[in-house]
Amino acid sequence: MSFQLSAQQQAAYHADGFVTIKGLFDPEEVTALNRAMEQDPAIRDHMLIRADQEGFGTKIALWNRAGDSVYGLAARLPRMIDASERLIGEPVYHYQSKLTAKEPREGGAWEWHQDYGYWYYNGCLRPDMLSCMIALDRTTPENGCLKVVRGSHKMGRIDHVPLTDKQNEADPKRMEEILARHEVVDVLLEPGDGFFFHCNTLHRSDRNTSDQRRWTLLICYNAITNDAFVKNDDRSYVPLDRVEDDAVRKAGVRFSDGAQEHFASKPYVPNLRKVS
Ligand SMILES: O=C(O)CCC(=O)C(=O)O
Repeated sequence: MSFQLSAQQQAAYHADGFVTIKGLFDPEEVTALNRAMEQDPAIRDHMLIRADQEGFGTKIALWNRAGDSVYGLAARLPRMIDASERLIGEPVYHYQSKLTAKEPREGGAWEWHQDYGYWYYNGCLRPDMLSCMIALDRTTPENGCLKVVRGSHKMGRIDHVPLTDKQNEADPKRMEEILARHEVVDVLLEPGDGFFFHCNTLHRSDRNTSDQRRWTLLICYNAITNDAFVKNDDRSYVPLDRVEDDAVRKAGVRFSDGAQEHFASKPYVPNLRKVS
C-alpha cells in the first residue's frame, strides 16, 4: 500500500495537533500485527501492567528499536516514515513503540498528559516528536478510546505533576482552564486506521467499561537532530532502515528474535519530585 499525506492532512495536523489516516494498514496487515501482539513470546515476556488511580490495569509493552519482527517492520514502512517526516519537517528515527492493551471491563484510564511532558526528561530539547496510534481493534468511548484536546500542541510543554508511581498528569489547575476553552475530541478508529499526534497534544483515555477489547500499537518518532542527550536507555538515535511498503504483508506473523527490539523492563515515568 503506498500512501502520501495530502496537503490538507498536513494542514489539519498543524492546526489541530493530530490527523487521522483511515485504512493506513490493510486488514491482512492488521491481522499479522494483531497475531504478533497476541502470540509473540517477547511481547508476552515484556508485558507490564500500568495501574490507574482506581487500580484498573492496562497491559503495556514498550520497545525502543525497530527490528525485523512484523511490528518492527511496521515502524520502517515508507508510509510511516514519510508521513512522520512531512509532519515533523525533517528526517526522523524510531524513538519508541508501545502496545497499549485494554482488556474488556478491565483496561485502566490514562489521565491528561503530553508525551513531551515525559520525553522532555529523556533529554529531547525540542518537541519535534510525534506518535502514530494504529488501531488493532475498533476504538470507542466505551472501550476507552484516546481523547485529545484540539489545538493543545500550541500551548507548549505544560508542567506535569506526579499522580501514581506509574503516571504523571498535566497540571490539573491548568487543565481546568484548558478544558473550559478547548474542544475534546474522541478518537474513533477502525482497525488499521492511523492517528498521528504531536507530542504536545494533550491526551487521555477512560477505563474500558465495555465487553470489547481495545488494543492499539503506538509508534513514535523523533527528529534526528533532536536526539535524546540522556543516554540511559535505548531511545537515542540509531539509523532507521526503510523497507518496502509490502514488508509487513510479506513477513506475516513474524516474531521478534528477542534481541533486536530492546524491550523496556519498566515504564519510563520521570520522578518529578527528583528532577524538578
Ligand atoms: O492507550 C491509551 O489510551 C493512551 C496511551 C498514552 O497516552 C500513551 O502511551 O502516552
